[in-house]
Amino acid sequence: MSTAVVDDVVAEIKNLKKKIGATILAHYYQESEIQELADITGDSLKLAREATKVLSPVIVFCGVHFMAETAKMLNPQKKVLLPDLEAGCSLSDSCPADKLERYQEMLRINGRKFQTVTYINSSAAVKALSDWVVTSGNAEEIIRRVPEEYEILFVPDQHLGRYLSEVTARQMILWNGSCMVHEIFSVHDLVRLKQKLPNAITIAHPECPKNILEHTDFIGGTEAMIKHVSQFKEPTDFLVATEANMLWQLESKCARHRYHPVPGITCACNKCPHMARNTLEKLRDCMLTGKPEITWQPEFDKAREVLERSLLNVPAKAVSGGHPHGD
Ligand code: CIZ
Repeated sequence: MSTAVVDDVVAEIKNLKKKIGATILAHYYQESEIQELADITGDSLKLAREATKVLSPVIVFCGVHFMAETAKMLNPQKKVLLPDLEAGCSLSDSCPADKLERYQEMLRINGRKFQTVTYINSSAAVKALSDWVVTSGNAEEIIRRVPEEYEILFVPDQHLGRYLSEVTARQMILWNGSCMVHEIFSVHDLVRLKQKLPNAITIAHPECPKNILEHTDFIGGTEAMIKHVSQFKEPTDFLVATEANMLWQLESKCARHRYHPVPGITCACNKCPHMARNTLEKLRDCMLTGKPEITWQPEFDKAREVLERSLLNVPAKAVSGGHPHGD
């Protein structure tokens, strides 16, 4: 799109926002042009919490499907729009609810006493089968709340689960899923980049495999990355192993530093193709037509309870292990 066309679409979006009473939430992995016009940007934890404070009748969620679904579950009375309904997630796809249910059943038959801790990158149906939902921002805190007598079944991200198991010293049964973006960073290229910039600090998302994390100075989710780089007062070089659009967010929050994306094995950019489905035109169109909308599904009732106690600290009735844990 030419600059003039972009300006027109942006103007249309701003008008429509007022006309329909919408608040735009955008994830840090969205293109910068979308993040720039969002009312709120954040990681999935911040966006889920901020969504509960929105006063307008419509939430337009620029992110992927599970994030918009989460916003709907926490705000049943609001209309939640997602510019492209096909914006999915490889992690979510790796853990179908029926497969998880069968696996949980098999563990129970074998006498295993466990709680299911589910990464937010999952469907509502999977959340409904879980005791807890975690994000990269609250996972350690939640895992420490799982009573010691329970094993932890962590789904769907094996890399995040392995990392959390290490930092919390909790044994975990890990699901075999992984994020298509974080899995393809090239160790070879990272090491080469480190040789080229020997004073650079490497920051990586815990969804990255162990071979990348072993070469990393700081491991954390996107909010933690922002906090970390802001502590460096002098201009510093950072090698960043997460979705490439995060660099724009880091540059806008902490412009004094230089950020270098860690290349992937197959491409240099590491952009999430699902996030990229949301475009300025689709953002405009969803506000024009009121579609695609996230509509209430039967599994949302149970998933909502799990989300509320995990992300909003709403006291729980009970979890599958039979233990109340509304502390
Ligand atoms: O939790 C999120 O929003 C994701 C997917 C990554 C991160 O660490 O922010």
